Amino acid sequence: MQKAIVIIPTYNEADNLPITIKKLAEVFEKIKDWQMQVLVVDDNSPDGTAQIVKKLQKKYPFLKLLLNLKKAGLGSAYLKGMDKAFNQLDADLVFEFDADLSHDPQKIPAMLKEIENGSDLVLGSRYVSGGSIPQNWALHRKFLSVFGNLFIRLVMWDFSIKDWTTGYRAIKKEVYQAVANELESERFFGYTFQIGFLHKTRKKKFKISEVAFAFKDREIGRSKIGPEYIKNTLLYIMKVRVQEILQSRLFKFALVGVIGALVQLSSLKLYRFLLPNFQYLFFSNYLISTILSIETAIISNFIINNFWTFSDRKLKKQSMLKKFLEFNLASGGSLLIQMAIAAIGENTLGLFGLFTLPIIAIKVDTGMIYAVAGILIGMFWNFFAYNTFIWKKKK
Ligand SMILES: Nc1nc2c(ncn2[C@@H]2O[C@H](COP(=O)(O)OP(=O)(O)O)[C@@H](O)[C@H]2O)c(=O)[nH]1
Ligand SMILES: [Mg+2]
Repeated sequence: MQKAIVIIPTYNEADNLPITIKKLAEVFEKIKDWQMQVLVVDDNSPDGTAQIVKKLQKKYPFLKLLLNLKKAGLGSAYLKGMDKAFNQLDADLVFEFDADLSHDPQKIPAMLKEIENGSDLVLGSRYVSGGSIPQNWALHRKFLSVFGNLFIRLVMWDFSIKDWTTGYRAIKKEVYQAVANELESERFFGYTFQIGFLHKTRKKKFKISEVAFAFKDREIGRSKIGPEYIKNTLLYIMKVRVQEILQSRLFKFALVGVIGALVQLSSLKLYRFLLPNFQYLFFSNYLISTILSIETAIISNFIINNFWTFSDRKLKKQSMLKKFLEFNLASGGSLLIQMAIAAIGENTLGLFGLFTLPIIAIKVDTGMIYAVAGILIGMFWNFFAYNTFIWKKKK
């Protein structure tokens, strides 16, 4: 039989714990397919929570205690608890669960079902249909919770998860093993632990699902989540996303494009200076310099893309020349796209002035709009061509 351990981090929860453990025991009675245990991770609470646990252990054999000598925060308590649950107590699954009865223990069987049906991590969720936050919460708390979650979804650009900050979760051993190392190297407070854990789980492509529950306000004791949690959460998600964007292929590609434009402009200047002035038919110093500078930019883009943007798909020496010719074709394609859009724009909508930008006094006309559209669509084509023809995904 598989074993699931409900981890309860506690700090001053002496009055809540007896009720919470009793309610959990009632739910465990009904669970036949899993061996259920509880692991309380107490940070040496001054109110004697640990003594209460020791007393309760006489009545409830499924109850375990992990005592930390000093208060080190929720994330640290969970990491220590999970380490013990998976590595010493032989758990296959853990639950994250609050001591204050905010998390409805009656939902545990439904969350186990989700695991049995193939999920790797199950969220007890307040923001899927059927879930809720307390009616009696003050307006600012409701606002913070609802918009906080919306904001996280937006920044993470991930709308499949509805409750990023929930502290009610079921987590399989495989997930813990895949993300715990990375988490231990970061300092986590409250919600950042939860968001960070979930974010890493998602990046590793584990299956995540949500089970609705009604979050109940704690009746005894005080919440330990203060304003510093909000600040840390904001800093954390911003940091994670900025790093992700900077490391993303699309960002590198765009930056290489900007570098290419600079290379083209500066090498144009250089070639015009180096070449003698001449005019033969329509060949001139300017035309030849322009062609050379375009090719210079193409070469530098090809090299930087190969060693940076697509460094994970670096080309082999023997295919380099063929790929370089294809790269030239792709670049020619985006040039054609730009010219086509300019021609179509001029012949359909036409060329006319739109407005003048204040301060810098640049007149914007439709010609500039066609150029910008051409460059963007041309870039889109380039990115597509690089990905599918030149730096193909390795199988
Ligand atoms: N071990 C440990 N538990 C903590 C710490 N901070 C909070 N907790 C526990 O984590 C759970 C959730 O905390 P709570 O204050 O209710 O947060 P809220 O529900 O978001 O307001 C409760 O069981 C707390 O006792 C901590 O620093 N160490
Ligand atoms: Mg609480």
